[in-house]
Amino acid sequence: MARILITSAIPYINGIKHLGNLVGSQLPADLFARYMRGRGNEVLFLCATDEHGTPAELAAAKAGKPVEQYCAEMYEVQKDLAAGFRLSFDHFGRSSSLRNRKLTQHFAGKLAENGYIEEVSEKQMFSIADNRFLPDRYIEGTCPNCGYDRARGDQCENCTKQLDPTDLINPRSAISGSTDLEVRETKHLYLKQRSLKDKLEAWIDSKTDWPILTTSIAKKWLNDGDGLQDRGITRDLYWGVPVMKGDQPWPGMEGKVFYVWFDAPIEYIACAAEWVDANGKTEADWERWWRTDKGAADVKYFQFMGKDNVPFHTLSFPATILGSGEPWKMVDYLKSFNYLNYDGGQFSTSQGRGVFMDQALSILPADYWRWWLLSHAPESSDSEFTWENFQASVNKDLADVLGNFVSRVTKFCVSKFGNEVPAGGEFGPQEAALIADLGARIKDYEGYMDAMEVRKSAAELRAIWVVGNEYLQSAAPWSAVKTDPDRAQAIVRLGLNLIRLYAILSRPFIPDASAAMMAAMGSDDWTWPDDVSAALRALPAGHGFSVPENLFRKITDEERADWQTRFAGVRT
Ligand code: B3M
Ligand code: ZN
Repeated sequence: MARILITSAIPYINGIKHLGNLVGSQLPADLFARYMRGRGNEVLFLCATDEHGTPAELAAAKAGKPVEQYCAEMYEVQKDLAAGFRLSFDHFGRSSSLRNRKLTQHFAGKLAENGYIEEVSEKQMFSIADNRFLPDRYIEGTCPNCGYDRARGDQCENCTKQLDPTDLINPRSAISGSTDLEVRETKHLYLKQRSLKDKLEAWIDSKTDWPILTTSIAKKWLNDGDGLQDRGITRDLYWGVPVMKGDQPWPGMEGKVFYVWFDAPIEYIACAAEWVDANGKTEADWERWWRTDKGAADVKYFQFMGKDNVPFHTLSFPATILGSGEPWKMVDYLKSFNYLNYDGGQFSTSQGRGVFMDQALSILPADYWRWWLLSHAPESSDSEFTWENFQASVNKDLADVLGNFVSRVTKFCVSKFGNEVPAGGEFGPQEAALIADLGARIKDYEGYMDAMEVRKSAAELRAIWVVGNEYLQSAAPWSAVKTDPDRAQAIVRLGLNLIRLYAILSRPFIPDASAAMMAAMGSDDWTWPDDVSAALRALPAGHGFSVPENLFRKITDEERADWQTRFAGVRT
C-alpha cells in the first residue's frame, strides 16, 4: 500500500466554474484519487477555494457585497457543486483560513531569513479615475508576448506568460475602463527567483517522466528572455494575507497583503492542516503528508491543473519551498491539461460562454458529464465540446454499451431463473477466453490509469464493457436456455458477476452508476479484481440481486437541440 497525496488547482472564488475548468483540474484529480483508493492505497485528496486578491475583490464589488461575505457564500456554492459532481475531496478548504494565513507568513519569514526576499521600490500603475493602484487583474491590456488584447496584469491567459501590469500595451483599468493611468512608486517584496534558478533547473531536470506539456512550459519560462525574473509577492490591496515576517510585523509593509499566487499554493499544505482541524486529528496527522522529516518522505505527490497554472507550480511555488530551506514535500508528478473549447469558440467565465457546473447538473446527473469530459479530456491538444458529440457518446457508450448489458443480463435472469444467481453449469472454454481477454485489458487499464492517461483509460474501460456485450451476444443464453438450461445459467452467472466487476472498474469515472450496479448485485465488496477469475466467481449461486432502474437514459434529438439553443448565448 502506497501513500498518495493529490491536489487539484484550487478554483478562484469568483463565480461558478465552467466545464472547461472542471476537466482541467478537479475532475481528473478525482478520477485518479478514486482509482488509487480503489487499488487499496492510502490517499489524501485536497482542494480548496482560492479566495484572495483581485479576482475576489472585483467579483465581490460586482456583486455589491463585502468581500468576506462574498467569499463565505461562494465557498458554500462551490462546495455543493463539487459534491454534486461527486468530487471526493478528503477536505475542501479555504485559502483565507487562519491556517493558510499563518503558514504563508511563516514561508515569507523563512524566505527573508534565508536572503531570498528583497524590498523593492517599484513603479506600479495608478488610476487617477479610480484613485488607487491597479495590481494584477485590476488592469487589462494587450499582451506584449502574443498580442492577445484581453491580457491581465498578472498573466496572459492566451500564451500563459506571467506579466507585470507595466508590461501591458494599451493598459486600461478593469474597474472603470479608464486609460488615465500613471506610474507611481510603491514599495514591495520581491522573491529572488533568479538566485534559485540553478536549484529550480536541477529539480525540473530530475523530473524525466513529466508530460511534455508540463516540462515544455516550465522550461520555456525558466529560460524566458534573460532568464527567470524576480517577482513581486506583495500587493497594494485590501483582501489577502497581511504581510508579516513569520509572526512579526514587517516594517514598511503595513497595510499590504501577499500576492494571491504566493498564498494560493501554500493552501495545498494549509488545507491538510484544515483537514485535521475539521476531523479531530493531530498535527502529526497532516505533517506525515507534508514534512519529509516527519513521515512524508515515502509519500507520492501528484498535482493536476490547466496549462495556464503550470508556471506557478513549476517555478514560483517550488521557489518558495526551496527557498524556505525546510523539508517540505515537493510535487513528484505534475499532470497538466490543454483547454476544452465550447462549440466553435472558447469557454469563458468573463464572457459567460459555455456550460457552467450548476447548469450542467440541472439538466443531467453527474455521471453523464464525468464520462464525456474525462473520455474527451484535452490532454495532447485542446479538445472541443459539441452537443452532437455529447449526445452520441452518452447514447452509445453509456446507454447502448454499458446500460444495455446490465439490463439484458439482469432482466433475462429474472424472467428465466428468478432473482438469485443461478447455480447450473460450469464455466467452459468461452468463459476461459473471456477471462483471459479481460485480464489483459484490465492490466492495460491499470497501466493507463497509473500513468494518468485519462482518455486512454476511458477508451480501455469502454473496450472492457464492449467485451462483455460481445460475450453475451455470442454465448446467447436466450438460445441456450431452450436446449441446455444449465449452460444458460452458467452464462448468466458470469454476466451478473461481470456487472459487479464493471462497478469496481468504472467507479473512478461514473461513481453513481457504479454504486447502483453494486447495490443491484446485492454486494458491497469493492475489492480490486487482481484475480479476474476469482472476481467473476465472487457472487455465488443463490446470491440475491435485483434489476437496477434504468442506469442511463438516452439523450433525444429534441433535448439536444433545446440545450444547444439554451446554452448558445451568454450567461448573465
Ligand atoms: N485559482 C487559477 C485557476 O483557478 C488559480 C489556481 C490556483 S492553484 C494554487 O485557474
Ligand atoms: Zn500572451
